Amino acid sequence: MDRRDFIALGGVTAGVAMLGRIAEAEAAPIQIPGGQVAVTVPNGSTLAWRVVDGVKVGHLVVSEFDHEFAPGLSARCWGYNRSTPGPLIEAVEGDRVRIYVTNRLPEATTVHWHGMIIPNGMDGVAGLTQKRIAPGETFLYELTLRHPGTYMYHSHFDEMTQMALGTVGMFVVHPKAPRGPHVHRDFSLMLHEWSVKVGARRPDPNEMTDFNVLTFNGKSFPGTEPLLVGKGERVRIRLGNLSAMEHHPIHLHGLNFKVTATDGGYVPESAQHPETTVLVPVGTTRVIELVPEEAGDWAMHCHMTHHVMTQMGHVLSMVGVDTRAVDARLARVAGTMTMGQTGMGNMGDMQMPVPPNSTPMRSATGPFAPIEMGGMFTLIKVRDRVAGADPKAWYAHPTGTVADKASSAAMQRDGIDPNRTP
Ligand SMILES: [Cu+2]
Repeated sequence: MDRRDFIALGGVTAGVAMLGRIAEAEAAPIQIPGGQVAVTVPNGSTLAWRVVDGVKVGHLVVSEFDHEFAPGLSARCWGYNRSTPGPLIEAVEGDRVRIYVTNRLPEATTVHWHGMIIPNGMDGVAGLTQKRIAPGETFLYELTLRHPGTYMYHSHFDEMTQMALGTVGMFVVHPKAPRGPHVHRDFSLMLHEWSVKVGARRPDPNEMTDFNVLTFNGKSFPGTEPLLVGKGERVRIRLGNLSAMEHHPIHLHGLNFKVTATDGGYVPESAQHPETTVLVPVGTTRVIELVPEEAGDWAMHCHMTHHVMTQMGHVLSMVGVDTRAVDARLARVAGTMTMGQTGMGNMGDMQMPVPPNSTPMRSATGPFAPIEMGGMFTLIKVRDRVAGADPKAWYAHPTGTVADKASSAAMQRDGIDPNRTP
């Protein structure tokens, strides 16, 4: 703000406005040394810092709010700065950070900095290393980030309840000097699981086995924002899992990758091996790096089949059941039918009304047909050029590169008899 602007605003108001602007400027994105790129958080945000005497100062407010998992399905969740996961905390090796935590929950809380090597009294374990943060109180955590890496943060009081309701987040510390080959895109995805009974307004923290809403950064497909990357670019994806009970084997189509780091540190190059699926156990981070060779819309998902279902997909399967007798009796009740006798796949094609606050069987309309996927499922959209690419657009397949119905000429040519008894 120059002097002329100051005078134009006039008096005390201008003074306040100027302070506001300074705060905004100080909350600008962090500078990451060595040409390293900032982390992209699909469906999420990054914590704003204010620099005071060379110390990065941030503020987490933990509270209850409405969170949307996917179109049509939301619940009352708990989290940081009205989001779950909370904002990505992004800093640089050697930084001194002060993180204020204000508790607006109806019960006490604390914050644990998962994986970080810090003074014991900053570790956030209620009762063991600190007092509880009572409702209405603000605590201060002050940390020097000595080790670069991919970490997490979460409540460490009444964990079963608070984490099941969403008090989780990711924490990335960039190294002072880049390590390994230059990375063009850097993403952070937190894995989580929830039990939201159809029609309920709150996740059930007592659930131990039957999770029906599985999320990347708090979103179920088709609520998940795709990862847009360029062919030949080096891409880093940081995965963290703070689910209540389950490990998630995250599988990428059309690509292979190496695990380059965990929340325990960097994996030496000699120990990195190629994979297409990485198991992310509860309470860990796994960092993978890849260079896509093939353009396209590639699926990225948990390989546990129950974790890529929609919430309504967890209704009773009737495969192989003869329902004629019950159908006859049900016919007297308007608007009812039995389903799934030949499998569940086609059920997604039906336009059936669903109960309020629930995800339908059909999750999204793909370029060829409805996509029978939900939950912990997203897309890596690999494009020849990222600049100008529309992340919402489907991949335009070159002619002759899509699997399709075999012609009888092709079957004749190759000696295929479709009527052969296998
Ligand atoms: Cu899973």
